[in-house]
Amino acid sequence: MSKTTVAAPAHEPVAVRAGDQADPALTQEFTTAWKRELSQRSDAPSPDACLRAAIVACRPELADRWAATQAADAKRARGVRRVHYLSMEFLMGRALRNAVSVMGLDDALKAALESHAGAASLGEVLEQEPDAALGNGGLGRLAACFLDSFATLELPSFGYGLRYAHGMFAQAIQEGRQVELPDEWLRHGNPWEFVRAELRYPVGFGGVVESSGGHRSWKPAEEIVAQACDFVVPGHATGRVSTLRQWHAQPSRPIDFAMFCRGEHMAAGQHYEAADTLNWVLYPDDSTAAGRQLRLKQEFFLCSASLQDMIARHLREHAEIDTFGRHNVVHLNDTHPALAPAELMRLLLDVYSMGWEEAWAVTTQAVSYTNHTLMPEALETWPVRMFEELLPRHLEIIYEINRRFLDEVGARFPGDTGLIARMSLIDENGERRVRMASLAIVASHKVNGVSALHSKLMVQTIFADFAAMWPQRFLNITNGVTPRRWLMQANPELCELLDRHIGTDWRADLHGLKALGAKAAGKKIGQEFLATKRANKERLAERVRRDFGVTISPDSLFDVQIKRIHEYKRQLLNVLHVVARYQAIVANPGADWVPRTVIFAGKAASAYHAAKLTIQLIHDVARVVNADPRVGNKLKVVFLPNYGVSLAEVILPAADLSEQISTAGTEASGTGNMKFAMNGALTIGTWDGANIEMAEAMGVENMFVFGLRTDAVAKMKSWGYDPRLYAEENFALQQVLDAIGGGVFSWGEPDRYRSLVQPLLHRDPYMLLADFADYVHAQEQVDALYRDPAAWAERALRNIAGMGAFSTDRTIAEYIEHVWADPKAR
Ligand code: 26V
Repeated sequence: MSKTTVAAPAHEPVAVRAGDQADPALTQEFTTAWKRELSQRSDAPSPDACLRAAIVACRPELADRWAATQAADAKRARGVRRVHYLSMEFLMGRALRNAVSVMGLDDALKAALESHAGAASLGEVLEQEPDAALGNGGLGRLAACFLDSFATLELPSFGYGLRYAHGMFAQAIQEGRQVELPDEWLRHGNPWEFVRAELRYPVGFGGVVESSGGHRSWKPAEEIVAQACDFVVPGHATGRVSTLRQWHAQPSRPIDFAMFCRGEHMAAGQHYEAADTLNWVLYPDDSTAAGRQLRLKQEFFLCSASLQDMIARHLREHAEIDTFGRHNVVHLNDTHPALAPAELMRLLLDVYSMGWEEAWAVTTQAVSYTNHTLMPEALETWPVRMFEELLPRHLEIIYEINRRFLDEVGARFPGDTGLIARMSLIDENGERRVRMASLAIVASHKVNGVSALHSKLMVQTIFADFAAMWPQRFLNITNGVTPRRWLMQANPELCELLDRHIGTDWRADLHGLKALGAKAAGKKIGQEFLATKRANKERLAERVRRDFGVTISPDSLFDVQIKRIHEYKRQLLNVLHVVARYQAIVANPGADWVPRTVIFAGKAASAYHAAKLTIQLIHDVARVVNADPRVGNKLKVVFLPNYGVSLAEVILPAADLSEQISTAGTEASGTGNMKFAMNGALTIGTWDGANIEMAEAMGVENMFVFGLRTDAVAKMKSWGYDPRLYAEENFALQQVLDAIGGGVFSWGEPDRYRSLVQPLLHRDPYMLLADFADYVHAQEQVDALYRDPAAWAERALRNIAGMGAFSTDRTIAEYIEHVWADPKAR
């Protein structure tokens, strides 16, 4: 993989150590630091102490690499265009294993641990680290994978996010129901972070806009300071790093001492609380844009602090503001940071006294936007009233952007008042609201979707008017995942197998996996693959036994659906199949059943009733099925609580079957689908999101594809879809619905699942009933293939061989070429 910078600057080589292999000097430094950390102890150090020691021992090297990276970029600043990836979410997971592997310190760490009699094992130490779960799901994890590729591709870049005190809530299960507990990942501090004491920016809220001599200026009523905390992400096979700069909100002034002395303790520190609430918590609902004021404040805080930081760096390197757009990319990860263009305009107009046209040219030169969902309920809009209160100057600017934009629309499509109303940045239906996606599109020179299908639907549906106006602005860039974390670190046994059979080139460029295609039919490699899968299944079974007290058998087919719980992802369709299978086994226990373990994991937004009820249903079905002596080992159902990055790292290598069963047209891309296939699981999936491109890359005959496609979904909906017809003509389906709806799994409360089942018969917006029969049929094909281990192994290897394009290295290379290159230099 070639190393890339955006604007092809005169490329100064970055004089830092190459990574990923043991460096004797570094090993020595590490060992010394480790000893210093643990020197005061005579007894065996606890796993926690070992973890801290390991992190502290890694820090100096990370700090050196960070400084070398910044120095190299500053030196070539005249030519460089830096990417700034703004995201409210970075779902990082753990960091130690990645750092140790990048720096080639695995052996040194093992040796250091072994030098303490009775110290914890490497595995135990790694498991001590809390996940940095500062994201909801796919969008946040994608941002984390991007940082890994930024560093590895040597892209001059910063990720910008917020330092939430509480990330994604911890999920506990009580009597089959989800209970949300606060995530306390910072309980013992964060030994990874580098606080940049010198980087502090004031961020305003509220107040008034003043005018003098035609110059507008905002006088905020409240000011909160943004303090930079850096999280350093080292790249692979390079000494470079990327930086995740997280903003921590702090009060802008000390407590009111006089007030405090008068005994008014709470009032004296009120502004501390105002700052701290911004840091509190990641919004955990990724299904509805609830429009809470605190969320809007968080979003603005991210945008304002990040832009001030970028401008300060730009002026340090270039001395003039006019070239900001040439040297800076401001990328919006969904609309959550869509206030950035408004804030950039404010800074350019009011602080740097630029004229409107020039400021707008600079802004659109810098800004680009990725859309991650077509779901109308997740598209952000904010009440104008909230803007008036919190961001009065930004509202003025948005109105002016809108006025000029609608003039352009009117000139291009004269007389179309309906069009003007649809395209306006302000939604005038009911309470007036600012449409954040429209703002993001108008302010961007490029807008992309995240899979071929999603990008196509994006321009045909939600953004059709904008695409008609600016067809060149829209493009597709299909998602990826970092193969470092999701293959090399999660599944070292499989990687060794790959090395043995196709050499190691695939490690630097994942396209190299293609070489596996020619070998996939081999008997020996097939057996080795199955042995590796078996070992990973045993490891998962052991973990499930240890952590959740549940026994699962590695002899069964591991059928896995792990992701946020959402109606459109159709965990309920999976449950319908499980119940159908259960009933079929009970009816015919002597048949030649392929033993299956159906594994679920995922969190539901706390106010999302249907999703929470689905979790409860999975538990109820599991309880009944797992206890039924007629079923025995033929079918087991388990729900693994508190799904997150670290749990996924253990589940994925052990999966045989990956469930990617969203209604066609609803899953923008999916990235779990890619992680599964890379780890040699076969996919049962709909023609949706990136499943399609995966099927095309590996050969569609190597995926279990089922269900209606988007055109059929649309047609059936327009003709009037009647789900009851499907139940009437399918006896098995009827029995499943009767059992769930009639209380077979909820004794004592027969109506418990009525609200899940009834809507299926009436509206069924995600068309579970229409897809049920084909899904069951595809599951039968899964069984048939699994009975032939050699054939199964060959298919799995063909899946892996097809995954070369699904690395974020490829994704980022495409962003660099098609989105982040300077639009004025094209
Ligand atoms: C929506 C909202 C609504 C406002 C409140 C906070 C919040 C937070 C998250 C979201 C969800 C954004 C959409 C999303 O996560 N999309 C997922 O993005 C993945 C990466 O592109 C993609 O693979 C998934 O298919 C897509 O669902």
